Amino acid sequence: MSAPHDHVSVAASSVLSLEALTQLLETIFLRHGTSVEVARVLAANCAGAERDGAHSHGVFRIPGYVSTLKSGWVNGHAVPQVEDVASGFVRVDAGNGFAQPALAAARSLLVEKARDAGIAVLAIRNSHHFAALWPDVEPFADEGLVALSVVNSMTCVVPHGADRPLFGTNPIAFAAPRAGAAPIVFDLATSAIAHGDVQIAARKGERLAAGMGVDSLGQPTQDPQAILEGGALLPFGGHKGSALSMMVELLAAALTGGNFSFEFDWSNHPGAKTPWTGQLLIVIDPSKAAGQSFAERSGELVRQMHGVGLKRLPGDRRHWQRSKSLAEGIVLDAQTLAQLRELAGEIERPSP
Ligand code: NDP
Ligand code: PYC
Repeated sequence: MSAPHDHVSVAASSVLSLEALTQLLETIFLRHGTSVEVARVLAANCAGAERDGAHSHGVFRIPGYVSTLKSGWVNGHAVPQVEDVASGFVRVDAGNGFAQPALAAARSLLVEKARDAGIAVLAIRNSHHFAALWPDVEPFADEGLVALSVVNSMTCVVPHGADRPLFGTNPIAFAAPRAGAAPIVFDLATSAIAHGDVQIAARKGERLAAGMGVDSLGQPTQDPQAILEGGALLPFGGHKGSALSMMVELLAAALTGGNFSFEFDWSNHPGAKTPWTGQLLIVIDPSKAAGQSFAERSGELVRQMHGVGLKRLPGDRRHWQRSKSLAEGIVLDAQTLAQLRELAGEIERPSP
C-alpha cells in the first residue's frame, strides 16, 4: 500500500485522502444550506462510510442530502435541544435537523450518565437519519462502553404476514469493546436488503437475490426497479426480522416521540429523501458487571468463534477496507468526483 495523496487522478478513477474527501463534502453541505457544525458532522460521517467501503451510505447519498436540503424538508441549521430528564435518560429534540449533530450535542452527557449509573438512554426525536448506523455506536466501544442503537426510516417494508408496506428498513447497530483488537460491531437493516442497495442495483442494472422484495402487485420480484416503482421490500428472516423491525419502530419512534416510518408525508417536498423519524441509543458501562473484564470476555468469545472455523466477523470487511483506504487513499470514479466537485461549486456542470 502506497501513501495516500490529496487528490490524484488515475485513468477513470481518482484517489483522495480522507481529509480531502471530508473537506469536499463539508463544502457541499455548507453550500447547500447547513450550519458549519452540521456540515462538519455530516461530512465526517459520510467520508468515514466511504473510507470503510460502506458504499450504500457514503458519497452515493450526497445528491439525496442536497435535494432534501433544497426542498426545505430538513433544517440544516437546526440547533439540537438537549434535555437531562433522569439519572439514566437524555432526550434531544433535533429541531427537524439531522440526527448525528443531535447525538454529538448530547454525547458527553450520555457518557457521563452511563459511567455514573452503569446504563443510559439517549432518545432523539424530530430528526432525520440518512446514514449508516455503525458510526453512531463504534466510538462508544472505542471508549470501553457497550452501545446499541436503532433508527426507523420510511415505509417500504411489508410486515411478515401483511399485504402492504408499513415498516421502514429500520437498522440495528451494536458495538462492544474487545481486548487487544478492534471492537465487535454489527450494523444491519431489518429489511432483507437496505433501500440504498436496491437503488445501487437498479443503477447498475443488476438483479437481486430471491426473497428481497415484491412488485406493485405484491408479487415476488428480483427486479430492483420494480421494487422502487411501487413495489416494496420484505423483512430479513420472515417473522423474526419483522418482529425486530416492529421493535425498532417502538424504540426509535414511540419511545422517543419521533414519527413512525408511516407517519410523515414528504409529498409536498419534491426531492426530499431523508426520513423524519427518531433514534434511540442505549449505552452500558461494562466495568459495572461482575467477573472478568468484559473486553477480555468478548475477546474470548471471538477466539472460540475463530476456533470453530469462523473466518469473518461483522466489521472485519469494513476495518480491512479502512486500513486500505487510509494507506492508499479513497478511490472514487471520475464521474462521481466530478459530480461532487460540481456540487461543491469547484467546477461547472460536467458534460454528459
Ligand atoms: P449488510 O447486510 O451488508 O451487513 C450487515 C452486517 O453484517 C454488517 O455488520 C456486516 O459487516 C456484516 N456482514 C455482512 N456479511 C457478512 C459475512 N459474510 N460474515 C460476517 N458478517 C457479515 O448491511 P445492510 O445491507 O443490512 O445495511 C447496510 C447499511 O445500511 C447499514 O450501515 C445500515 O445502518 C444502513 N441503513 C441505514 C438506514 C437509515 O435509516 N439510516 C436504514 C437501513 C439501512 P461489514 O460491515 O464488515 O461487512
Ligand atoms: O438504505 O434503507 C436504507 C436507508 C433508509 C434511510 C437511509 N438509508
